[in-house]
Amino acid sequence: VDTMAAAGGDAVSPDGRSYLSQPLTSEIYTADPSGHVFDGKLYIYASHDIDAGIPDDDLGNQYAMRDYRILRMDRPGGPVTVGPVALDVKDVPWASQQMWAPDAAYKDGTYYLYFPARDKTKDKNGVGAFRIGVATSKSPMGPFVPEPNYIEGSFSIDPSVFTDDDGTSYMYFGGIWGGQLQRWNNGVYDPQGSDTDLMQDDQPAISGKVARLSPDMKSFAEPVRDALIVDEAGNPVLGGDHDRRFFEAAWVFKRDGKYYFTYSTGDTHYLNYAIGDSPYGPFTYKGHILEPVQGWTSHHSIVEWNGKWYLLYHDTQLSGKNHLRNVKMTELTFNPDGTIPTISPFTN
Ligand code: FUB
Repeated sequence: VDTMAAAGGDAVSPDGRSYLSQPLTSEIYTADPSGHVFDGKLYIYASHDIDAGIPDDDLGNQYAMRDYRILRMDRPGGPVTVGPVALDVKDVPWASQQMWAPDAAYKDGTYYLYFPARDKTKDKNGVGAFRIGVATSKSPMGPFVPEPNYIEGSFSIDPSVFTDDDGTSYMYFGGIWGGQLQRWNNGVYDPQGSDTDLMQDDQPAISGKVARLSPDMKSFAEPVRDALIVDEAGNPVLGGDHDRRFFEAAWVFKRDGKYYFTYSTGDTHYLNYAIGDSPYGPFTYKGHILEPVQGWTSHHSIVEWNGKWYLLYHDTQLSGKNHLRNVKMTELTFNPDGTIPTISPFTN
């Protein structure tokens, strides 16, 4: 059975377009897929969407996920195994709710699961500040045992870990609006701060963040830095430039010696990329990777597997609801100059 073509859902979107690819699983709702090849198999560390009956709002309260389950695919296009619960919020001492987009890494016989969640403080909306935690396992499918506290100095959402050729790992993270990045200034959190962005459209946009990880993979080795996105003239992309500015879902990969910083534009629903010569950037904006999918959020990863590159992404084909998403996969190609042809999630 070709799972990528057979998992179900309507073949045509509500507005009559045919989907480029089909959900990888219809067993559970999944989103925010972070793909990693371990021992030749593809493991997908995804959010596990549930319906908690909470109406949509700009804080993302409707994304009330409580645990993680890991997907595994043994060959491209093959069947997808959905693992058991790998980590539950009730077992994370510092976390209260919202187990959002995770990622994973491997080092020296241990697998590391990185995940954001709201802590147990209360802001003006009565919810906690997002922090980033880490949990470990000897198996890529888990179960994972969380550290008792979040990573010191971490904040906001959407951690992703990139390991460079020399073995050094970097965490990229952050998200504005419900991800609260706009409330952090020099490491200080304002629980009364804006629910959206800085509201300074003519100023440089808020940057995604990057920090080198310590050799133990459980702490930051240095102060958090900005992963700056600039235009072709070297000027920072501005806050009002919603088609290009960073919103959330940072994912970095390296190809031909170049660092690709990829991300979601949130309210304009693009996946974008920018290229730099260092894992810290600056990254020069290049274009869209994926046009808007069905559903509000767009979140992805890009992984090389058996000599081909794949885009893992999500949409709402199975449910038609923003908070009940399904992960998908499609091949991604490169032009000879390293740029990426834009993908449409529909074929018509
Ligand atoms: O899944 C919850 C949030 O939605 C993620 O953290 C964001 O990237 C967006 O996909």
